Amino acid sequence: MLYTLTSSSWADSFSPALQENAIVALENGKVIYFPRLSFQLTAAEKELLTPRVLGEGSKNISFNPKTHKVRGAYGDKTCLSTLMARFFENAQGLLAALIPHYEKFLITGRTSYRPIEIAGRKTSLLKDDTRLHVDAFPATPNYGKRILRVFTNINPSGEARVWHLGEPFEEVVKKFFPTLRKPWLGIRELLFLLKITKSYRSLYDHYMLMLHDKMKKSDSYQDKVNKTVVEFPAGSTWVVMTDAVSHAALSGQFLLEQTFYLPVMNMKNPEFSPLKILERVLNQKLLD
Ligand SMILES: O=C(O)CCC(=O)C(=O)O
Ligand SMILES: [Fe+2]
Repeated sequence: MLYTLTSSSWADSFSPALQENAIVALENGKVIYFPRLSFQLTAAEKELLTPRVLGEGSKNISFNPKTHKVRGAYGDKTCLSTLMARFFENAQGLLAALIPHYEKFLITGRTSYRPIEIAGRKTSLLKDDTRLHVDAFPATPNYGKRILRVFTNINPSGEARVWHLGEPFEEVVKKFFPTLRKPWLGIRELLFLLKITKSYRSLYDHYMLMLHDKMKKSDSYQDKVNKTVVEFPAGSTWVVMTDAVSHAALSGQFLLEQTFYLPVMNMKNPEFSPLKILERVLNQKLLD
């Protein structure tokens, strides 16, 4: 489940053999795990290690690396913006060195800072990331692009981030296949018209969201499915394609996360993408 690397610097280089192993592991649904790769904060930045930095009603802080706009924060955003920009650059540099095959094609998504303890947090079922799920976003259709995320646990008091890892994507799809329904006629046009989705929801996005929702809603699935507890200690980093890897975050506080998107055709082996797997199981094209 984990492919472990011993780097302790964001600027490390990797041999071609290691790069090859890493891309194969990642595309096969493994988590690339760096137990010794921490993200250092300055004294001023350490002041941000409190939920008080959150704006009213926010659960995390998001940062756009292209515009440097910070959202969800309370008070001065300068220090947050510096920290998050640096995390983005580190994450980007790490991926460029580890998986040069993707470098030209990665699309930059948001950076997020999560200062709330997740154990016991109250949320709606569908937003409850303590339940196993694959990532799919209701408002932002992504047309099959892979979701590649870099996580670093920056907890200052040594608290691990504890995850569950579930079964392989293909098993998830096969299990829910009998319950997957096609979208109601006209619903996707309506969602777009009402600006509930930022663009027209593709069939791919429809089925991914359905999987995400059905997984989270089913108590019996959550109880019975094979899963493994994985602890990511404070000061560790991990890289994972969260659209295909069934995961849940059970506990932990203070996390940085960087999202990237990768077009399916730029994978080393596109057959391992959720798009191709869904198309095979449903026996239908999903992006038309
Ligand atoms: O906050 C976390 O540890 C992970 C939450 C999650 O499900 C995600 O980022 O996709
Ligand atoms: Fe997730």
